[in-house]
Amino acid sequence: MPEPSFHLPAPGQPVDELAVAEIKGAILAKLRLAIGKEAGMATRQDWYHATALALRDRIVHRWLTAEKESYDAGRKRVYYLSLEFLIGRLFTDALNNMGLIKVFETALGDLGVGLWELRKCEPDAALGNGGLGRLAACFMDSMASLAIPAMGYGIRYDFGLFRQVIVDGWQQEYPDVWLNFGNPWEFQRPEVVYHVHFGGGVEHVDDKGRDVAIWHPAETVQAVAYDTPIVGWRGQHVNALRLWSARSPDPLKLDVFNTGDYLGASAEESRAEAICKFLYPNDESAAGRELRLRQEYFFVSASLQDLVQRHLGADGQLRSLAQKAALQLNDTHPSLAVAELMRILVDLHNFRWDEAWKITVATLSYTNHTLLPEALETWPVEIFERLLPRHLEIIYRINAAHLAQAEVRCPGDIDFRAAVSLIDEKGGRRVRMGQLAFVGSHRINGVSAMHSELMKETVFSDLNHLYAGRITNKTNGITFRRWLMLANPKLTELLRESCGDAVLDDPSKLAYLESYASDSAFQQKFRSAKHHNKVALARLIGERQNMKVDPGALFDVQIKRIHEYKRQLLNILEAVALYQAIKDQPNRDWVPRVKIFAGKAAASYRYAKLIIKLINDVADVVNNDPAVDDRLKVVFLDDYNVSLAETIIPAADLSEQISTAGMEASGTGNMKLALNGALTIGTLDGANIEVRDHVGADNIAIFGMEADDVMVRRKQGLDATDVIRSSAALARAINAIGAGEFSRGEPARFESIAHALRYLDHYMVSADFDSYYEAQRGIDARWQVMPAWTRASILNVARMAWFSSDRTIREYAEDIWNVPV
Ligand code: 26Q
Repeated sequence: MPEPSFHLPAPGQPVDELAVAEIKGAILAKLRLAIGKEAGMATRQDWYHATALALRDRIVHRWLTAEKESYDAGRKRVYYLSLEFLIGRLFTDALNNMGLIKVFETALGDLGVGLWELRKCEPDAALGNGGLGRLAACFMDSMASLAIPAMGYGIRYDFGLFRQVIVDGWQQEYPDVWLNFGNPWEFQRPEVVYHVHFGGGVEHVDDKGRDVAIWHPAETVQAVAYDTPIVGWRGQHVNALRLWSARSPDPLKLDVFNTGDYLGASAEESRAEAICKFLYPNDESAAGRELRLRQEYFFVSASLQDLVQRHLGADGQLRSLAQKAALQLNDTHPSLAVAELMRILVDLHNFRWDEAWKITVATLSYTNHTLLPEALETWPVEIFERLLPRHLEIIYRINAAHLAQAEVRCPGDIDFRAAVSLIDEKGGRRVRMGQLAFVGSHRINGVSAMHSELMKETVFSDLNHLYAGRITNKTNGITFRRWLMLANPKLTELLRESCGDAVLDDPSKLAYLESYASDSAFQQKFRSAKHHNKVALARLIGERQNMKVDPGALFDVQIKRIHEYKRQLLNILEAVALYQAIKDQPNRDWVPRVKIFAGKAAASYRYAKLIIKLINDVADVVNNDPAVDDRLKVVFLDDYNVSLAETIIPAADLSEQISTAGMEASGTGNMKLALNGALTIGTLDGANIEVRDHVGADNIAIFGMEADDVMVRRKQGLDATDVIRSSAALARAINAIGAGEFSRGEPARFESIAHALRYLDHYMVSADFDSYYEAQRGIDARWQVMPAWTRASILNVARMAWFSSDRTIREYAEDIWNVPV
């Protein structure tokens, strides 16, 4: 089969008839030979599978070529270790990067099948919670697009992040059965299998004066590889995402089996398979369950065995590992890689400790995504002892050398040593995964300028003192291929017209838009693209929520995980205050607004689930109050995921990025929304600061306390009665919520929320309320001068180039991985 040539016709240009005929033939062949059906019998699901397989064939050619080239050239490889890859759908993403959307669309059209209908047959791969997992997915796209030889390592969860269903306003969780119809993108690699061990004990023997550790594990699990090709822009390069599935090496325990005890025989199998059953739904708080630690070690061990074997195959020895491999740890979840690599080098390959340590530190680097104390991962020493006895010994030995260094730096300073120690000795001894990752890495990065500075000042200040120069910043980015080209074809078409086709390859070309920002004819087209997207979202809201919203209204969007620090509560409190103000003065010229929320709460996070209920209860009252009419609508869209984001983001006018200053490490939704022309209302937090620096202070609405103010106020106490006393609007909104005006059947339902807003305002919701309310009225005023609003919106798009994840990955490649781009 000939390889397809890259082919991306300009809008209106005809497609290559030969290519279309070839694809038609390929799809029909797949339908018959891989699915086993005639066209007349095929369901939409069958067509989707056949089409995906036809596309996959074309990607595989590039994949094999890229693999061979990078091996022959002996190039350094990047390994991205992450427990989460929040990919979403791959079908149109892969088609787009291959430049084959038009060809496939035409071919399918000739066969009487709609490509955009087929797209919906693909379930989202929701192997992540939120920002961290989506970042890993954007990075995979960028590494392939920059032709960096790379591999993503993670777990192939049987169930991804739970499906959210809203029943009577409350969140309920259901399993995410994404693999039911099979997965056409993955290749099972039955021959790529590793043994991963747990438990047992360690024997130490003396070998000519040298201590040799022999781990006698009690349990073994097999890790089987599944590879998904990730194709880069213009199909030039393809990398693999390798996800591990767990199974028992002896599934039916023959001796037990022969006794006829089938249930007992399958117990071991279940225990092994539990490891890859599901993704932990917590974000920003450590789950602390033993199964989670098993997941972490399982994927670290399989991945390291795999990459060590690959390196040995190419280089024959491990001394050169750091020259040929860079391992990026996505948060502390793969921190065990530090101890595991030491174990491989020292116990299995007889390296001297010091040399092994040099190799380890030179190979590893670690990205931190949060400063929230509740999210910093630690494990009881006792669990470690039971599950990973040899790793605990190794961690102790690393710690001994590390503490000796601390003693040299600050002689006699016990507090300093306690602060940097890998073991937390307060309240039961625990292994600190952040410290472990830090000490074992040559570079540690934060994900926005502010976050990286705060890392140095707060959580890692002592380690930064000891290992000066290791902390660096790598501000997050997003892939424009998915979040602009695919999600917003109308805007993309306009950008191609105005900035030239080169904008597809080089986002800096977006700057050409600046000269059109005030051009009324261009503004008209720009607004019409936005309107088109808003009509599509309004239709979706109609279908899913059975609710009518006006696409002419201002679409105000807050879409992210539900978390106190992200302050969905501040947003809904403003909705309540606005509702009350509208009822007071129904005849003022209110700007019609649709407040759109979407996001999941961790299943165990009760307060976050109560916030969802409050949003839905407020929506119920506001949306059904004839006095409000169309001036305010509140919508909570259920089951937020990547695909839903792709519909909401292009339709947004206003982007809510309103976290308590100092608490959002970066944020990436802020970037996606600004890139699609939404204005940001936000605090000076995370990457919002850099967004402001790029788009200009005039084109963003900043409000609220800054991180320093937050720290000062927190020291003074969390009581908010002072600010409530001076703000009639705030007092009234809180009273309404507390008194049950939105929960008539159960007036006490939101008392806890009202109480927190008054006396325990940890997240500064009350403290920031007035400033936020005023900023929102400023937004109303701007909306009323449409040319000025549109200009600001265009300038947002024009100035977002820097937030491409290609830029981020280039920085990682140059400063951390030392691989050429
Ligand atoms: C840890 C231990 C046990 C179980 C679960 C976890 C866990 C899982 C996921 C802890 C944290 C997460 C996810 C964190 C996350 O998404 N952080 C976000 O990362 C983004 C990418 O850098 C940033 O933009 C966001 O600011 C940050 O909140």
